[in-house]
Amino acid sequence: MKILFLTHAFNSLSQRLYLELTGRGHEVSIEFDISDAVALEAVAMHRPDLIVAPFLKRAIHEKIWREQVCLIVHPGIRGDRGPSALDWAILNDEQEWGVTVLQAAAEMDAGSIWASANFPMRAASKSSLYRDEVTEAATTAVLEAVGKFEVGNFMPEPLDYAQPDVRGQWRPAVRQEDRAIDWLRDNTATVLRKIRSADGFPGVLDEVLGEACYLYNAHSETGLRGVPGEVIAHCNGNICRATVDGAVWIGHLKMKQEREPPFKLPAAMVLGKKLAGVTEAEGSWRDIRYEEKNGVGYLHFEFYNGAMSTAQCERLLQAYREATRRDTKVIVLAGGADFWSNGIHLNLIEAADSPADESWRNINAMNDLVLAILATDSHLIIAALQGNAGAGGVFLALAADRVVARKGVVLNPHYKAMGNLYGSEYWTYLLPRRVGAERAGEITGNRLPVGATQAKQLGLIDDCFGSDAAGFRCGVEVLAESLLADVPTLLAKKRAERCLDEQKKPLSVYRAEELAQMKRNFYGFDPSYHVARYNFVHKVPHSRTPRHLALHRRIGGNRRSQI
Ligand code: THG
Repeated sequence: MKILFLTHAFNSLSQRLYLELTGRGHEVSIEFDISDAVALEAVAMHRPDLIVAPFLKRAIHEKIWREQVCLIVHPGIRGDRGPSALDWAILNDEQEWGVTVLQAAAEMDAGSIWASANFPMRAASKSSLYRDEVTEAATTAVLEAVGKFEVGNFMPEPLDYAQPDVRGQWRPAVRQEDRAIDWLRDNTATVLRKIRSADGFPGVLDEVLGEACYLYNAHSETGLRGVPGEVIAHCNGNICRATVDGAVWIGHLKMKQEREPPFKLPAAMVLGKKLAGVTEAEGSWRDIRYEEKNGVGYLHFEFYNGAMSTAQCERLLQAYREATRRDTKVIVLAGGADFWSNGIHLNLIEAADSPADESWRNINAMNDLVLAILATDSHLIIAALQGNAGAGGVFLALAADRVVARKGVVLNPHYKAMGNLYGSEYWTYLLPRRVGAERAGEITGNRLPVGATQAKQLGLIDDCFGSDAAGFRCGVEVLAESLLADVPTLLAKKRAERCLDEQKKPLSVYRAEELAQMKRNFYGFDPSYHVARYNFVHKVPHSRTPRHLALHRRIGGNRRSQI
């Protein structure tokens, strides 16, 4: 079928649905919801059999939904309506939530229901739930709805609150008052729910050390205590605030004032000198965490949005070196629960006095990390991708000896979308080594997401398994422990291959060649990378849909090379 995605952006959920549908042979073209005129034009050009809205904030024009079926992916249970579905589910401490696929009609979210899928709620942020449970449920429900549409005679169920399985209701947009924190009354669980309900966007408006700012990225702290509301510690950019019954770490802040910088940054950096009197102390929550089980080392790195700053790369490298000095034979690089890695930290680069210099430092810190993994001959290294990876983050994974991913993971193994960035992280060695030169060119050139299943077929990764987080972690443990017996043989093979590759072309040459290109991106006459980074960090709305996504707008037809 010809399907048109009408969407606010090509976000992680849209990418996943795109992969699932194209993987089933559908021809999916994408248009960003820029204006009614643009949407109407896209429908006229693509002439789709079906329109799907994976992530839409505005009403679909009547002319569109009157003439064709438009399926809206709503992140709420049957009967739930409104723009803040997941926010309310977290604030109200719902025990079960879901995704409903409904048909667009005049009244927002009140159209007939095509499919729905529910899941048990987890104590996590809105973005984390969205990337995991919501994405899985949406995939199930959309595939079911598209299947029903294809068969042809399905009658969707009109919204009827008298039905016992229609348990939702209309809820307005959440206001800041609805999630304002009362530090003298709210316990840790309540503070966490409020911040998590707003994570990603818009954040909880609060005051920290006299500064009005939005809070993001909260974790509970079990060891430190203090006067409720006060900042009692800071560590690695995070700040710790006491609650009435414990404390919470807050990782990121965004200033409310229009003055600089109006985007999310590590909390300690935003507060700067104001933190002078606050003690530096480690607590029970850490972004980098190491554990051992049955002779296997597990290194976790939970970096917000998967962005890795220069300092984080350096701390991770240090933690990695310590792990390689342990009496283990296999190390699992586990990344974070939501993201494996997305490479360099664009927000911090944007905030730096010299973004070019900070880009340079950050990419070199990433490269040092990749090099350390590639050079390890004491341990077998497994990259275990629980969450998505993009750009340099993908190639960081490819430095490992085995690369495995959860089935639902989406990879973006390319840099070009960021202002035609050339990229480094030894990708010119790592990518052709896995998929060959021709495919490497296709993958980096066409700038499309690659699903875990497709990545395995391409040889980009070794395996994918686990339909949920727990299943994947279990599979990783089994894999890691099963390799223990073969480590001497595998390491001998690894040393021999590395030695041969080094003779053919030293890693230092790959690095120098990549960095020569990157120098042009950072310091050259073409400012494309700096412009693209500015637009990304400042969330400048899209003004057009990139041509590699809007197939219906491509001159010379609708086809793309199928990798
Ligand atoms: N029918 C049509 N178009 C749609 C939907 C539909 N477009 C997508 C939409 N469903 C997704 N759901 C909603 C529901 C309510 C609101 C927005 C999207 C909403 N918006 C407020 C407004 O537009 O004034 C603003 C809310 C805010 O502050 O964010 O209420 O079923 N045809």
